[in-house]
Amino acid sequence: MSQQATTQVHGHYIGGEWTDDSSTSHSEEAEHFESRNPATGESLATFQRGTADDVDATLEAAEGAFEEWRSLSYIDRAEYLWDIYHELRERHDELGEIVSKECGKEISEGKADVTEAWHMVEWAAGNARHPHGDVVPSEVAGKDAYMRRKPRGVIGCITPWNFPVAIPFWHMAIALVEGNTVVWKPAEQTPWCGQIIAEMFEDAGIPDGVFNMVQGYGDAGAAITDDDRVDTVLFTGSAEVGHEISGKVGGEAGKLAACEMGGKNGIVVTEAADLDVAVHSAIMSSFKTTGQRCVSSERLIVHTDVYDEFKARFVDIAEDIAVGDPLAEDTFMGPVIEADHVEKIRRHNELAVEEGGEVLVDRFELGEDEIPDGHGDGTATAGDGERTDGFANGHWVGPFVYEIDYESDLRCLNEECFGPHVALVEYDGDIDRALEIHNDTPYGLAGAIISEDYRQLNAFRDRAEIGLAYANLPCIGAEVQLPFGGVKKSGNGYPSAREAIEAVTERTAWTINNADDIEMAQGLSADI
Ligand code: UN1
Repeated sequence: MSQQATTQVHGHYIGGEWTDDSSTSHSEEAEHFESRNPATGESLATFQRGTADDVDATLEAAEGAFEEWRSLSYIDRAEYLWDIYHELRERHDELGEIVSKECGKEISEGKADVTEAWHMVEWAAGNARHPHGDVVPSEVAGKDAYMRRKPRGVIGCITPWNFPVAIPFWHMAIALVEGNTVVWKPAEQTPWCGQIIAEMFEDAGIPDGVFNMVQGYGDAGAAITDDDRVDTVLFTGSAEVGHEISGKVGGEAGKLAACEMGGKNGIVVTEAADLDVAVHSAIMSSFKTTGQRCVSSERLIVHTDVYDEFKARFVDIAEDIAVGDPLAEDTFMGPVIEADHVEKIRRHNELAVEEGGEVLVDRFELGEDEIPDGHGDGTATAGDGERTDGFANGHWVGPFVYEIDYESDLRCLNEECFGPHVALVEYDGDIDRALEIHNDTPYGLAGAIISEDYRQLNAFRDRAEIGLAYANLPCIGAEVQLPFGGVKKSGNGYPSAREAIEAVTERTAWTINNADDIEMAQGLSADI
């Protein structure tokens, strides 16, 4: 597929076939939607919008392919993934650029997204050669006992736009190697990445129906998650949608949902912090990906002894951070994903002020001289030509930093903004006080402590109510071989990284008698 805008309409990948507007699954002319570059507003490509009929065809294909796929060996299934692993590596730079164009992340982040994808594929396919269960002791000498895994069936995967390559593989790589078939809906903001990933599965020759992709919006997603043919739903995205899915699916017998949602992540900077590390970690956590990671930090909880110095240094850098063309090497922050999101961030900034926040940096409306330079066709690189109006239609937002006195029920300290919007909260007291403030949100995804005092680090490790805890590091950048998920409102189960194995397999406790007679555990009489 060309990287330039095209009038071709791209379809869904169902049962090994690409749909087009004359496909039988479309009773009337298919509705279309476009992928747009958030830096320029230009159209990148046009896609079919999935209907309930498309989802129905997809689920039928996935169900039909399951028995044959599960009967292959782990190693044989993994071979298809190894092909994709090589393609992701070979096309790393090209795909990284496409990620940057379609979701606005600066180029090192676009490439890191692809790297994280092949890391996940490597883990899942490599895991096919690892032991897959437990040998378990028995109370009875003549018995052997094991835990064995088996695939659950059809896995419905709903993924977000902010990691349009890595997160689909978090869900799908393990699901497939474990012997499940997959029905996937990419985010409506990043269908181009979805198209490319589906082409990779096609190129790898994965058997028809094992991998299926339907493009579209929330209605197509709901048609997947609501259908009884889906055995597990894996969802990564907003808390609102995730809770709706787990509420619905949780009540259904035999069906499982593992959802990973947002956060209101905090960084604790204690009086024992190295302030270079503190400021660096906080800047990375608050502004990388323009604050649009579910692990981005929106609360900096700083001890009174170091507060003034931390604030001065943090504000200084936030004032200067380079916002601009995602493809330019010196850009730190690209645009946010869409116009509605700009408005959402505006409301969060206003709320912070209404609740008593003192504004320290307000670059929400970027000045004329801050609007990025470069060609407006989404292909610009640093210093590449004259400034044009091409970026005028981008969704630009700069850092917003405020300080506020801690109070438990402030909405601005509890509600996720998902943008470059961050509060400084001063605390006085010991690590218990810092933890009290840190834990006082409905969310519990990621967080960090910056301190040279190992007792404080250990207290944070053990008592911070989060799934991903860091010491002397930003709270972003998790690696796939660790579990990725949260507690409280941030998650139920792990749809992601290595822990997804639990959501896509059933465990069989397999017990065999090797003796001539029957002897029961728990001293139960076997006399008849
Ligand atoms: C997300 O924040 O939406 O830990 C996913 C990280 C990445 C994944 C982030 N590996 O920052």
